[in-house]
Amino acid sequence: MSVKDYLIERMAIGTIHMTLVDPDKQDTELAAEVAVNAERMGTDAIMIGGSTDVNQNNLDQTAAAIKRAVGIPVIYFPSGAHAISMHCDALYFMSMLNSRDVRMVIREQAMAAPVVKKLGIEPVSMGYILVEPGMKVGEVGQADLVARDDPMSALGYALAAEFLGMDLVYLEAGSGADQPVPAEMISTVKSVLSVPLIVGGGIRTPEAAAAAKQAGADAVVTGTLVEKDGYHQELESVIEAIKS
Ligand code: 1GP
Repeated sequence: MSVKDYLIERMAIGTIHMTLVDPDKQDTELAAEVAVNAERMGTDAIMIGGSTDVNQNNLDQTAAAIKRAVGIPVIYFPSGAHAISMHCDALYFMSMLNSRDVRMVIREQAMAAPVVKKLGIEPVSMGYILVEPGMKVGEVGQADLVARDDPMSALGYALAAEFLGMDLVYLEAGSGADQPVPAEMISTVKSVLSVPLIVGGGIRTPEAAAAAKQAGADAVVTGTLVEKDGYHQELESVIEAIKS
């Protein structure tokens, strides 16, 4: 089964959880350990990526170690064409729709596409929409951030992604955001969108995860949560809130 079909099948049953691992934040052994723990707790896929400091070397090593350790899909969450790993099952072939930089909208993708084709990695298309505060990814991506009180702008970008034929839409507040994407924005987008909606950035508590789910998120992504020691209980409670 393709990774896209796997995700769509799971999301049709209920909200899923994906664990984001940044290859720059720990050694490969620890990255694999985090992935194994997350899988055991019920996460549905491992995403690998980071806004800065991901290179071919740390990506390949992390992806290979995680791939060896888990049975769930390993999906690359790229920040550009500079690093692509054949050790991932798929990659989000994504466009930052509200970037002012054409490189983030389509040029990096045009550079990456022949490599993706050659390596035979499954591309899963995704419209990526940056919401305030946007954090590092909003900054390096030169995003015209969607204001937190402007759900209609998010709706416009999301629907445009669907009409352009993208498989998924991702509302991103940015890794480490002090506040996640507002529930009202999630529900506004969800009310018109026919493709699955992924939400991430700043979700660290079961309450925040449950709020995203209640508002209509088909998938919730957490990353920073697993970067601190003793993350086990928090990750478990976040996954439980999403699955219950
Ligand atoms: C970042 O949305 C993800 O792309 C995860 O964000 O690190 O804040 O969980 P956090």
